[in-house]
Amino acid sequence: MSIQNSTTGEVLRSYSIDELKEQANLMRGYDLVALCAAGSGHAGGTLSIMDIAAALYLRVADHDPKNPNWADRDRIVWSTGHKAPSLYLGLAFAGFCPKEDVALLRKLYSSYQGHPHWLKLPGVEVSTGSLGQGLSIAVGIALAGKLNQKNHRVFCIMGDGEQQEGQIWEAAMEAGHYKLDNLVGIVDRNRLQIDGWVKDVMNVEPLEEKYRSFGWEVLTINGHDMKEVVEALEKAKAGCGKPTVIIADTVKGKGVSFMENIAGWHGKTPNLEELNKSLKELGLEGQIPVEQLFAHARQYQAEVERKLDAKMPKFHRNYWWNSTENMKVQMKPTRLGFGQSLAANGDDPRVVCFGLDISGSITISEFYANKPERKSRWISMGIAEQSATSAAAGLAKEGKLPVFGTYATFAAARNLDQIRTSVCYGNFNVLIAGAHGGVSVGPDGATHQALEDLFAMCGLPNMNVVVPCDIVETRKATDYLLLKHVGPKYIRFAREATPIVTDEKTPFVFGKANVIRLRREGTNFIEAFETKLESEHGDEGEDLTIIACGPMVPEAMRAAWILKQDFGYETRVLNLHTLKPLDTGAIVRAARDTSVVLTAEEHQIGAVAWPVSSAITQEPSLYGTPVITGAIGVKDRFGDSGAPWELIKEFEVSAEHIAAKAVELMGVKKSRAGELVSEGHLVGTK
Ligand SMILES: Cc1ncc(C[n+]2csc(CCOP(=O)(O)OP(=O)(O)O)c2C)c(N)n1
Repeated sequence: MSIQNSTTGEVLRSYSIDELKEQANLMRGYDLVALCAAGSGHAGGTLSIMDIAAALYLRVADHDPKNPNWADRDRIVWSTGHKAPSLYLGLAFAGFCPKEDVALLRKLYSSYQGHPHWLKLPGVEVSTGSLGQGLSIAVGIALAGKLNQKNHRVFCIMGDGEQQEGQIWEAAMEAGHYKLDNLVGIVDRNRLQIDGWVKDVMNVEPLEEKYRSFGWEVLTINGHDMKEVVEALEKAKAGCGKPTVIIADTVKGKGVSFMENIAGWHGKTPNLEELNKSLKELGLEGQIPVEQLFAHARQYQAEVERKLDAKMPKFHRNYWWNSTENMKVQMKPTRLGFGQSLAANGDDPRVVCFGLDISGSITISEFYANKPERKSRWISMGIAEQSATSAAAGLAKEGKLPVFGTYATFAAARNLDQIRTSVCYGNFNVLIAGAHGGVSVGPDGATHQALEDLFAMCGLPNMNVVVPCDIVETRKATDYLLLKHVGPKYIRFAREATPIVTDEKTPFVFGKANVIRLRREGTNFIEAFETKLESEHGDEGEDLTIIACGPMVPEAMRAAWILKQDFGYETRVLNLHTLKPLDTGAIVRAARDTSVVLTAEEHQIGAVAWPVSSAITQEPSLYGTPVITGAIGVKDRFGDSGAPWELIKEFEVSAEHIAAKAVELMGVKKSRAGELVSEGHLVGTK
């Protein structure tokens, strides 16, 4: 049946096995062009699943491109959301959307998000990206199909590394228990994941026996033999009184010799030279309008940049990072500081690091890099954040110093109950690293952007939370938390290169804020500022305070520079690197001294803003004292794909936005002072 007119039942296009092979090859070519245009994404897994994507979208699944919400359509759930380009190409080749639009992959505002979002593109069934959830959603859709007495099928595409998530097996159990014969699981068994071979990272085999024991029908196929693929899908679709899983043996990077079976190509994209080489190997030279696709992407990007520029508050000159002759800044990813600390401190025999299949990128692998003697204390746990969290509590109970980390959203949200009960309630000495916090992961999109993690971590009794502002402070904070602090602790850092604004001499005292003051414009940004412990700072009669943590500290400093140059305002910047325990004294003194307090956070507004407000409003010595407050942060919305610095603008958390808000608050302060003077009150407000 496949692609059809849902009103008349007319089959719009049917593909032979040979035609499907041709289409799959073409889809591989478009995939590589889109990835090259995006500059980030996942080449390996999109290539391994492409034959199955072509067979499903072009031949096996019943659907209507003109009526994507047709009630009787087959549903296809991509649990493995990072393979989104294959999903988009399946839709495009079936006629749901223009093929050339897939070149808009991972760009800001695009329907072609880094991970699929069903509210952005008709034909996408569900939003995914956090591995291990799709099969449960598919179970829900299959149950609804049964309740509605519908005959459609639900296909769910998963990875083999993804099988390490415990939730997969909860869903497998449910599907077996309810004999969901309208459900078809597909495992792209390419044997690789990010950290290496699945069998080494965390063996999931024998998969066939596991699914069989959960009550599933199991078909094992060669996932690149189109005839076998189509036959298996059609057989599974026919149903047999129980759910069916197709375990497809595939090759990661299939079709491109230098990508095949190489773990490094998991999250990598080809450059132009590699693209041309790949297209040649696929026999696609001249068959894809590469230049046209690039031009389409460039044009779209230019429009994005125009929109972003229109959003930016304007000042007398351009203060953007490194755009002027002076005030130059060096940038490095804060995550590197985490790895440096683990490398330096890892000889302590109590330190045990867990791998959660993202070890190189978050730099936790530095713990064992070139240090074979530490290998026994490096424990790979696979993609299993929940179990790893509780296992870390177990290690801590026995006197070890366990450390684990992954994307902040998977390190602090997916496993929240485990952190709450296993770690915090037991008050165990576990160091959790929330890597790639905030908008840093950029083009990966909303599912990977941790914008809520600090709410959860700060809300847990016994938890301690540090958000360092640059690579140097990240190293110092990790040094302290790892070896000196005892108890549950969460450190959050960024992926992107961010300005270095501290050095070896800058104080870092856990639980104590630093004050940063602009002293002069200089050649180097860092030298233009003086940083001290807040407890050593005397009131300098500053006009306002900006309180920030993490990469918002450099933005707050840049805002202080704008405010001084354009408006003559003196700003006290508070680096509140420790969010828990909170330095209430520093906040209260700032409120009393300046009477204007603006918070800045790369997070949903409230992780910094609400504790700061609470510290001010609950301070008896400030009762009746007017304090003007404002908050910069993400405004109750999910993220979007885009370059990290574009997102800083889009979410309105740049120094320019901070400065504009500060000017607004200063306007209130001045008009209030004017009113009080005209009413005959004596006020000291400037
Ligand atoms: C819950 C969760 N943890 C971690 C990640 C980061 N991540 C993205 S892809 C991936 C590896 C997936 O391996 P596999 O399922 O084998 O996919 P494939 O190798 O086919 O791309 C990981 C760990 C994620 N997206 N979701």
